[in-house]
Amino acid sequence: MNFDRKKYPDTTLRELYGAILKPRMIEEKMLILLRQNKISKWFSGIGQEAISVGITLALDKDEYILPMHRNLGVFTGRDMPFERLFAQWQGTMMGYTKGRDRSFHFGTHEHHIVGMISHLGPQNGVAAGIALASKLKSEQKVTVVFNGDGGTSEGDFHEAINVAAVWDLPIIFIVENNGYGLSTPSHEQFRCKSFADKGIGYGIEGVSIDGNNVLEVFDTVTTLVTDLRKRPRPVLLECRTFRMRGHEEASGTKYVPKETMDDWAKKDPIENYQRFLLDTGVINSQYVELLKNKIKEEIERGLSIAFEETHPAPETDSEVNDVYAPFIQEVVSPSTDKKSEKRYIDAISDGLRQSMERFDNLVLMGQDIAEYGGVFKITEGFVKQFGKERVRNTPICEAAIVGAGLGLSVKGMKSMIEMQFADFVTEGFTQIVNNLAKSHWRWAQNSDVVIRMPTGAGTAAGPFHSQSNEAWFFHTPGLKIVYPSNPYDAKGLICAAIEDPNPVLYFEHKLMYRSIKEPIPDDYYTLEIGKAKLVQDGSQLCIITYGMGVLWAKEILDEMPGVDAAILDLRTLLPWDKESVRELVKKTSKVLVLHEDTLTGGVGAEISAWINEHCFRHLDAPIVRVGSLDTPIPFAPTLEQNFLPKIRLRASIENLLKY
Ligand SMILES: Cc1ncc(C[n+]2csc(CCOP(=O)(O)OP(=O)(O)O)c2C)c(N)n1
Repeated sequence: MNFDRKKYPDTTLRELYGAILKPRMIEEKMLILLRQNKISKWFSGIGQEAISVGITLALDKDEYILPMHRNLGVFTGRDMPFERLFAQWQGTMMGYTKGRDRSFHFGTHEHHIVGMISHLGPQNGVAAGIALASKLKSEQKVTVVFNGDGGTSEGDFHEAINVAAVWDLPIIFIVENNGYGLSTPSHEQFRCKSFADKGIGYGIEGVSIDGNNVLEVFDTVTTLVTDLRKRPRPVLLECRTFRMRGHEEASGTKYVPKETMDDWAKKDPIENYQRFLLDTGVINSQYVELLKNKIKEEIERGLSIAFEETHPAPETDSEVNDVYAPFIQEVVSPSTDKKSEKRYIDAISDGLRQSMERFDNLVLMGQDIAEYGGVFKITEGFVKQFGKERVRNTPICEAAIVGAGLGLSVKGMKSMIEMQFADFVTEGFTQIVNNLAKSHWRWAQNSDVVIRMPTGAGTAAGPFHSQSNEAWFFHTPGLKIVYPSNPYDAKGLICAAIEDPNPVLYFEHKLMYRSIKEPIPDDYYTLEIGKAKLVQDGSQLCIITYGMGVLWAKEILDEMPGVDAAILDLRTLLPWDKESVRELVKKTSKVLVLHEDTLTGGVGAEISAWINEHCFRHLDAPIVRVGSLDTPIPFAPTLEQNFLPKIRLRASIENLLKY
């Protein structure tokens, strides 16, 4: 192994040596503890330490790093107290996740680290958001995100690099190429010879280096970051290396040929570097011994503190309360009585524009939302007023953009992401349900992101431009879901959603965009998230509904003048207004739950179950659910109308009344 010290002073070379010893010595200790059954699992980075260490030491301490499961050197390189790190692995309160997540799955602002979730890939989109925030704030900081070679096949990786390339984001995308993804060798994972070659495809620079040579890693990254801080752009950096142990300890390395193992053993990053330092007189054997003893003591001390603590005593309230970032909404009333007639679409646009005026840390992102104004024209004219930095056309990559929303939150910014159609949210599903929804509960990082979801059928747009998919998210703790059914609510709820520091899915029905209008306040105002509205009072039965269901219920009941029925518009689906439901059930004793979404497993199923459990004694009849047919949404208008529940609503009301 060839070490070129260039102009680096002895102090730097020694600092790198001390830093590379730490992860190795911690790991060696962990492997002993694992055999003694004192820890539960271990993902080894032995053989790969030069990468984490060289990179971390080349960065400023306040530059964000997004490491993976083999990057212990990032954590020790940022001087994280050992006892907290060990406590994190043990799942105790002294760790970083209150015992809620394991191993390296945590972030800390103190150390400017955003740890991975188990899913390979999403960290890249988050890195894009952090780098975007740094760039918008002119911080001249670089963000570094790690990937394994296997993980680069994930779409998230491609999407994030593409976004970073188009937006010139200062990110180094690291690929630790260690020859295997779990047990599967590289030739069964990808065809490229070198990851540096992939840079060409993205229109960015690609560099490939010896990842076992800590000096080469440190020097390459030092040079790169110096340049990227001045001239922001992404770089793809491949670090060639080898994982000397199994994917995790239980899985072993039987699939690796012995010669390969022997070859790489000769390239051990620590032994070789130590030999170089000894040979050149930068350190001597006494220095080595003293340093190792010091680190050993530090490890033992950390362990003795961490191991004193046992697993947390469960407190259900605190588990549940941490799902959302704390926020006490102060409902804002309009400051004047001035009103103008607005269509549903104008109301959303109005709320968005006033939110942009109110929050200068709010960024809008979406496909075609800039000069073009979005496919529904909701952001028309916004670029002129707010500029392209805050009203951003995105490449067609929902996952990276939703991830970027979380990255912006990490840097204290707000974002609104427009899905071109709610249907396409599937592409960003992992980011929403696994990253945005869980990050506050896991490590107290809120996701200050609103995702707008143009939804619903009735436009003869077929199975992929018409879906009501709120139930996919309704089941996910950590998300909020709002769904206005009129222009007044549309404006008040979009403003409220943007104020709320939690991730909010804002469903807007496409059919309502230009078909309904009413006078609404000109001023900025918000409505309470989580509060239903009694649209019409009645005593014979109640219809609990939301979105298009509200309009259908009104229309059908208008055609049934003899029926005295109440309509409750939920407006927020998560968390939904149980008290208003309870009151209305008490009063009417007969309940029909209506929604446009398909019936099975819909929001109505949960509401019915809850009423059954909590209000049974007030019921005079079984709860009736009315939803769309359990099929995909058909294109032909005749079939579509047959699919939707409206045609079955009148008969359902009549049957319920007869019961
Ligand atoms: C999206 C996703 N699919 C599958 C897995 C399961 N898994 C965990 S690690 C791993 C192999 C990763 O290989 P690589 O990215 O090369 O990293 P290495 O383990 O070699 O460091 C797999 C398949 C996962 N965590 N996430």
